[in-house]
Amino acid sequence: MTQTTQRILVTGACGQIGSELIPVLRQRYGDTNVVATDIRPPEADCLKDQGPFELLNVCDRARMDDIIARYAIDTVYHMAAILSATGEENPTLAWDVNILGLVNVLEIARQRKLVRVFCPSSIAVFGPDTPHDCAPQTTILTPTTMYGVTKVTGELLGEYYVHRFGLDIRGVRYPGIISSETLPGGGTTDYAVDIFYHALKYKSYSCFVRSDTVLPMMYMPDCVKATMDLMDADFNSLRSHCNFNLAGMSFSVEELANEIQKHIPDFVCDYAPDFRQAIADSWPQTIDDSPARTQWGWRPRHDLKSMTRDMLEKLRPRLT
Ligand code: AKB
Repeated sequence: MTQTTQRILVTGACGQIGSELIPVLRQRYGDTNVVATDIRPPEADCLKDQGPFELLNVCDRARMDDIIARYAIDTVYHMAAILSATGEENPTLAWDVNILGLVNVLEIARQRKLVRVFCPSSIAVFGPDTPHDCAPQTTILTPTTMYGVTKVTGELLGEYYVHRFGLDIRGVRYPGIISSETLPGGGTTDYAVDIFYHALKYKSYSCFVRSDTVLPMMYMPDCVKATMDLMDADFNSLRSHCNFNLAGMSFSVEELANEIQKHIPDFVCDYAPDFRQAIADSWPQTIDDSPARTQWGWRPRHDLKSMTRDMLEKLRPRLT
């Protein structure tokens, strides 16, 4: 059922999170009220068939402004970003897309008095100086990747626009997101998705981080729910805005492989760590998300067991 009308623009609509967030937003707010945008045309027809789609490079402020004006947008979900591994291969691209793109969104939000903006951050804001277990929300942020540098900057910029201009900007630090619909691209946590595809197709996977690597992860239904819940929260109940820690589950690759083996007994996983190991080692293993729990009622629904079962159920008919 359609709720109070919002006119929404989503950047990075064809990406891992955007492609699953848009159907939920369209279901809630109406197909024509959600404008999907991306730098490339969508592969899934539903993204353009069920509602408006516009090509948009987020570095192009004039085009972004034109789309926002043309569709009378009042709310933006700014999902376009270059992730950690691609960011290390091309740091200036990561800076341009992640920072210029964000500044464009924030400036248009200020000039056009948009109602609300969602600007996601990531566990990549953390670095080797952050406590490795139960990393607090407010802690030392010394990331070693350009992606992390842009995400720390983005959190500070968002908070600046809240306090300096009175805008409503919100964001969470996404952990690694596991999903069955669209492959992630260019992240360090991508192994937690790749492993399912390889297990089903080839019964083997060569993982690019060590077996004992533990990182915070989240299943896509929880990720979409967290995004919607934070955007629904009463602004006055938020003491933080752009930097909410968000925990789902944490597991080692070996634990994930063992869980998959319960469903595919002849699956084997071996390990060939590459440059992404150092990135993974710089991030905490578990995080404390108590501010999200107390300020807007965040609770994850999925754990390793339920996520693995659901992923295999969804992917099996497509891959075998
Ligand atoms: C990445 O691995 O770069 C992303 C992230 C943790 O933000 N999935």
